[in-house]
Amino acid sequence: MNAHFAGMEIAQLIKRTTLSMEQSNTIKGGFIRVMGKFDEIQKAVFEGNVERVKNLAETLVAAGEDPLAIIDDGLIAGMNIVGTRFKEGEMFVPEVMMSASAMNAGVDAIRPLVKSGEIQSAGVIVIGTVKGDLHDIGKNLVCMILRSAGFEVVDLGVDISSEKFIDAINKHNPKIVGMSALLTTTMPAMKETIDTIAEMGLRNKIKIIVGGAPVSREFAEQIGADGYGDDAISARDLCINLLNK
Ligand code: B1M
Repeated sequence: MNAHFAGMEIAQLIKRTTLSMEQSNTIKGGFIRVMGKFDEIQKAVFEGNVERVKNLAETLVAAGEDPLAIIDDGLIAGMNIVGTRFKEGEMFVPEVMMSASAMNAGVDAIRPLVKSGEIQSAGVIVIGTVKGDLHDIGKNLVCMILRSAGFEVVDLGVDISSEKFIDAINKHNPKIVGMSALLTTTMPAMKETIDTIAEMGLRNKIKIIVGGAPVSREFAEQIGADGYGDDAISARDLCINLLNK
């Protein structure tokens, strides 16, 4: 499929992806804002071309583009196109994995360039993808943005049970615990974890935030979370606000 990528196709893909988002409201990330200067890097993510994504990310940074815009309008937008194709059965797991690797290579190239220290170290945040869920691209981005804002982030990884979250709370004494879920089937694990944290008598000493494509503000309220992050930047702002309360 990737070999057949045609130059004109990217515009069609973006158009289709945008329509899909409006219709289903399941894909997030603000890719409606995507402009022509990020077309090439989106295409390279879509094609799973690790080296090209890395080179383009470095070139865009050298040309003075905002690293966060490269992530949002280039890398995430490219991944959103992949998501639409995956959903429609036009891309398969190995191709999606290649795109994910390309996206991660782009993030790695940009990571050292994202300005840190916007605020003084505000404390520890423990974060993980919930039990049964192996998606980590969005969580990794959230970790990166939180670190760039001066937080000390303990990334537990994927498939994290409520017991592992409890162990991490006891070990790292975080101010905030963050959970990510990308599957509707793993969203209940967020509530389970919050309930277990409460049962262990730890709920009052931490704030809990949740996020991920199928998660919504309403769901966050229903399960008793303190906040919901629509994307990595809003997760950062949410954490800053929660700690200033
Ligand atoms: Co999966 N997958 N996947 N997948 N995958 C989705 C999620 C899916 C929507 C695709 C689809 O059908 N359209 C679908 C879920 C359907 C549903 O539940 N309703 C799906 C499925 C079904 C599956 C499998 C079951 C497929 C299968 O095996 N048959 C399987 C499940 C494996 C498991 O977890 N147990 C599976 C596997 C995989 C891969 C391994 C191939 C790969 C994951 C690789 C990896 O993560 N290392 C993968 C991928 C890449 C996707 C899509 C295509 C892209 C996800 C992504 O990385 N997006 C995805 C389709 C889609 O979402 N459009 C899909 C880019 C990323 C930057 O966005 O993660 O949303 P996102 O993160 C955002 C925000 O959500 C937010 O900030 C991030 C940055 O802006 N955010 C937070 C995220 N976490 C947050 C936490 C916060 C705050 C904000 O606070 C703590």
